[in-house]
Amino acid sequence: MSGTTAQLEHGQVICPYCLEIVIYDERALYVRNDKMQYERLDITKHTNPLRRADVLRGAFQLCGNTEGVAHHYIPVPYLTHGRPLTVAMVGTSGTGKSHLLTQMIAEVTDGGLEPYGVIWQSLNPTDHSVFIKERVATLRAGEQLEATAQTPFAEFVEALLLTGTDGQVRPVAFFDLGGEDLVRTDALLRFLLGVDALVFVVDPLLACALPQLDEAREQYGLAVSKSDPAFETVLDRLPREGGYLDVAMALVVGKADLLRFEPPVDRWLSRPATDPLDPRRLREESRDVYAFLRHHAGPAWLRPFDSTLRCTLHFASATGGQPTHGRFPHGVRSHRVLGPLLSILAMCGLLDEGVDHRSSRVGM
Ligand SMILES: Nc1nc2c(ncn2[C@@H]2O[C@H](COP(=O)(O)OP(=O)(O)OP(=O)(O)O)[C@@H](O)[C@H]2O)c(=O)[nH]1
Ligand SMILES: [Mg+2]
Ligand SMILES: [Zn+2]
Repeated sequence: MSGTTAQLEHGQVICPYCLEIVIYDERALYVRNDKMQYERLDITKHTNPLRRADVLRGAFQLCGNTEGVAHHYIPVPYLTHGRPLTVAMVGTSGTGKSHLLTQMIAEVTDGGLEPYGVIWQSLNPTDHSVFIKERVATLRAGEQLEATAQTPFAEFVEALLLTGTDGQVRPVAFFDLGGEDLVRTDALLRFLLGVDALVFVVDPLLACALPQLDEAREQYGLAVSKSDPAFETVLDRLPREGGYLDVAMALVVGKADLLRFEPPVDRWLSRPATDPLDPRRLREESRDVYAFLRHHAGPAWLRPFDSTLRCTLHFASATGGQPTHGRFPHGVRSHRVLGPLLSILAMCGLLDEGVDHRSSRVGM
């Protein structure tokens, strides 16, 4: 929990965009019309409770803070459920952030969290169906997703309401900026100071000097690099308390299909997708990823792990294979994409499986 979050009073929520405190206010509500423009909503007109609840589900509140920032609107359910959790994907352009996030959300909406006692609902039904149509359905049809465009204002791309076994609902919102935006040092990245969790995506093509990756590197015109500039910028931007960052982190070696014959990656990739969340196994996988990166990548790739007390490490593949001319002709098959999300949810108190978060840190 960040310092500001700890001081919040009942009903107060941090604006995910400008980080000012917001309180739900029925006098500042808007709805989006067919042209995606915001129009004033007079909720007092809706006296039928069922209809009123449905209208509010799709409504937004204008954030009162306009100082130096564009007008921005927060979905009402974000303000009227429990303490929100925000997650940001980090990695330079092309590391696979968007494919990984898409497959994580797809697994959740396929019911992947149900074995853990968590059920989901969309935060905003319209935005959710756009995400499913433009991202999940596209990828499942074998189309590669496009690179994320640069933006003048960082908004989350998808958000869910997750209900845990204790019946508590919490909004969980995901930011997925393009790699070029993530190296900016201006106000665009200020939202990062308020995020609860970060998913660092390591591209083995950039990190690992393994000769079997040379062909793919050549195909993309890539070279092995000492570090990821987006990791560096983001880690540098966040405030540290006592030398450590106060955020939960997952460090994911993505595109693990490219390493599928490489021990110990082969062992992890062949495990069942729905492992019970076991702290011992999280620790084992973290230790294996740590050792793998220590051996095959420069030390800076492990900087996220060294920066926080709450970090687990994972192998994952979002697509199961390489694209050919922008397509996956044999379809996409993800492997272990839910693991990093489960770990973050556990670290942030959304799963009550009793994981001792300090023990999920690798004891090196
Ligand atoms: N082999 C393999 N390729 C992948 C995987 N995930 C993504 N890719 C490929 O990696 C490239 C970049 O993926 P994106 O998800 O768009 O990367 P990004 O990090 O979102 O990039 P920006 O939006 O530009 O920051 C695409 O060519 C994908 O097909 C994977 O699991 N395995
Ligand atoms: Mg992207
Ligand atoms: Zn705001």
